[in-house]
Amino acid sequence: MLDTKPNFLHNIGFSSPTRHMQDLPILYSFRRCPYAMRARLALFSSGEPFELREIVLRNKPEPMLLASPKGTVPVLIDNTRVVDESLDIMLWALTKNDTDNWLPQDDSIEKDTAMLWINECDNEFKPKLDRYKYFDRHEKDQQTYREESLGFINKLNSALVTSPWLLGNSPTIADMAILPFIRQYANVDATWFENSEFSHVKRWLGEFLESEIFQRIMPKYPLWTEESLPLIVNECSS
Ligand SMILES: N[C@@H](CCC(=O)N[C@@H](CS)C(=O)NCC(=O)O)C(=O)O
Repeated sequence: MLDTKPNFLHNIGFSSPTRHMQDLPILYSFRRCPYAMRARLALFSSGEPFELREIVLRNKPEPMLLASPKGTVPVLIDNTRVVDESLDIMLWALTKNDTDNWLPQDDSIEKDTAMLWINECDNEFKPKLDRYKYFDRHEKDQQTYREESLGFINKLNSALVTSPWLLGNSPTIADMAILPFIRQYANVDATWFENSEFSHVKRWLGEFLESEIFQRIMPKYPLWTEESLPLIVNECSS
């Protein structure tokens, strides 16, 4: 049985015995955003304590915009350092503490391969996913945009024939950075995806959706306001 209880609920309103709450890194996040999901995956996995501030994109809080005027989530603020690219937040968290061994060694072929996968996802696949999802804002029909995105899905499917995860027998940063986007892709037309030939991608996504770490990052968080009690994640409560 999965333990789906979000661990921060144990900690609402408690300060750390070892570290003052105002010293904790702050993550501005939006639950359904795939970039924010990959940041939360790495942060939750790392076990590093942080304050989670759930926002909505149509009403971004002033302190977030002051820290990062470009106005995208996720944003991590660690004292004076602002990290406002999701992949950098993953690296920030996993470099501190890589509990689940998601980060291949520096200068290894695996690290290069992981970064190539993520780069292709972010720079080539994501724009196609957006056109597929929001086809009515563009010129062509949805099926055409879906066909344009199939190259990446096919490539993932082929890689997943020989190993359960992109780089081998266990998940790495490559899987965790990309899967939130594949989840979004699958949900655009769930019936089509279910009936598609991409059995390895379906199995890969299914395992991710059922994983404990995915359950842990997906509870519905209350929206953050300046008056909110801090939602502390990964805090020891004893
Ligand atoms: N390159 C950024 C992209 C983040 C991004 O585009 N996030 C979207 C939400 S999924 C966003 O904040 N968009 C701004 C808006 O819609 O106002 C990253 O990796 O963190």
